[in-house]
Amino acid sequence: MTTTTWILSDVHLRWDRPERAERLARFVERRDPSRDRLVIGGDLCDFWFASRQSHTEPPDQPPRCLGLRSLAGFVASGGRLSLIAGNHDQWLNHYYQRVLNTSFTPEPWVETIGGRVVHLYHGHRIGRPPFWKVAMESRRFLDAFRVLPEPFAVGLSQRLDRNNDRTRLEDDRRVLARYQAYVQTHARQAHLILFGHIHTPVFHPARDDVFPPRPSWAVLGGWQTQSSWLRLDDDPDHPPCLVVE
Ligand SMILES: [Mn+2]
Repeated sequence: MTTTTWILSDVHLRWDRPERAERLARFVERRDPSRDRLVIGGDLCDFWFASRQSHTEPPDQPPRCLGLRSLAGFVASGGRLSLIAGNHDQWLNHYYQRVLNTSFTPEPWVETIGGRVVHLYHGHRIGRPPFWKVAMESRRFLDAFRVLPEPFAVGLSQRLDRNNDRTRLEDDRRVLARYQAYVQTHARQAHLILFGHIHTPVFHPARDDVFPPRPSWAVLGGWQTQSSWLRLDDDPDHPPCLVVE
């Protein structure tokens, strides 16, 4: 029987954004645990969830988030799920072990599918991120953020979002340039290189009119306002397909 691998990233689940969980649950419900395989390239959950929501759940209950419940159901029905850590959810390994029965796979996730060598990175460690972003990804920051009173945390988060929105185009351009350079230096190691972390999905087909020939590469895209995933079939005649909905 052939299998299909579905790769997605940056769903950024949190209780106060339930529409992301609903879209993820609809996507997961359409998958067949006996022949589909799911791979998530990091930031399945948002830092807000990691810091303020995950630890308040009773440990003997199913997860409160519908998206996580759908993934737990997929795994419980025998579906194969692989997760790599993103900068937002890197501290949630124990939580994912408990609710999804799944631990992080080391980065990059590497598989040969339909004769193609595929590498998947979250992407935040490619190149050199600014020091303040690295500090914000520390365990200490997460723990400090957890004990902030709600209105203060909301205010801080809104300020961060506004700041990110203002600099997003510029930031994404910088990260894309780092990804592109990375693809060029790893051209001989993979046929398809996938990244998450930035939120606009894009697929670049392979090129053999350059030297060295460039493999295909893609940014999987975030689920903040839309859904996106890459479909990979075992059949070498089926090219990889990036779907945005
Ligand atoms: Mn990220």
